[in-house]
Amino acid sequence: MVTYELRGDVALIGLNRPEKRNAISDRFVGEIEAAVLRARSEARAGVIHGHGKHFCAGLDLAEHVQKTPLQGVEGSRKWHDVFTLMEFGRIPWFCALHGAVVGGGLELASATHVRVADETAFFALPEGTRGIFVGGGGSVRAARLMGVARMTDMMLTGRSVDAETAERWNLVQYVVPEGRALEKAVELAARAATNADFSNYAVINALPRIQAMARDDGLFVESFISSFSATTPEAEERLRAFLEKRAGKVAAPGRS
Ligand code: 1HE
Repeated sequence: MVTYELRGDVALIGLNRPEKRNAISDRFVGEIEAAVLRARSEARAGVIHGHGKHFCAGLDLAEHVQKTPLQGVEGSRKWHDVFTLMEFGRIPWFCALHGAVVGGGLELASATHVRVADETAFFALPEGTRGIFVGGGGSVRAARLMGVARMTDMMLTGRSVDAETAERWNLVQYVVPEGRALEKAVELAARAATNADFSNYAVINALPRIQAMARDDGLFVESFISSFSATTPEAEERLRAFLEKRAGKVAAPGRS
């Protein structure tokens, strides 16, 4: 159900259950977890994408109808564990979105750090119409990205939004022509993979935590992370490389 490929320093995880629109079953979540753990051990950045016409149709509804309340809670907690492995892991995650990015599919995308959509992508949270609620971390992550008012609207009305709207709503950071999302996500991931590991770790682990802190606490913690990272041997070498004109300059937009 999951394809895995290592392209240089970038691990590509493909959701591969196109006949069911990449709907995520319990076994599927387990396979995503194994692939994420493998990527953490051998890659410096990762990309998640979907095979077939859609990124992901969310929770496997066929499996869900047979669950007891406790099994449902445990299932949701499992999604949380796996998505948290990505969100607060060691490497940054990018996702390439096309077609349906729906329900749990949007929750998975929200657990990655940078989202790239092509023009065919559409986003919806049809949980309300199915008589259920988000369970893959959406009420925390997706709500934080787009804001509670928009998420409430999506969940109450079943509204579907296109890629351009999703970008305006901060659900995605890049919109590219049809069929180009994977290529763009891999390009961005490869670029992130050249950063210092410590900086990437701090960006994905410290930045969201600082957002959850009081302002003064956040500033205080920032000083420590900043000083700690700047005194690593890798930072020293990278700073020296710039001063000795061995490292690239910052490029103006469009010229990188
Ligand atoms: C599925 C699922 C699924 C498709 N679970 N089997 N998610 C949803 O409510 C979205 C439900 N899916 C759809 O609205 C549509 O399938 C799509 C818009 C995503 C794609 O449409 P289309 O025309 O390309 O495909 P299709 O013909 O609807 O579906 C093809 C097959 O996939 C069909 O099975 P078949 O045996 O009849 O061929 C569908 O039943 C099956 N399929 N989506 C199971 N989701 C952790 S909490 C998260 C909560 C949620 O994610 S709620 C949102 C659930």
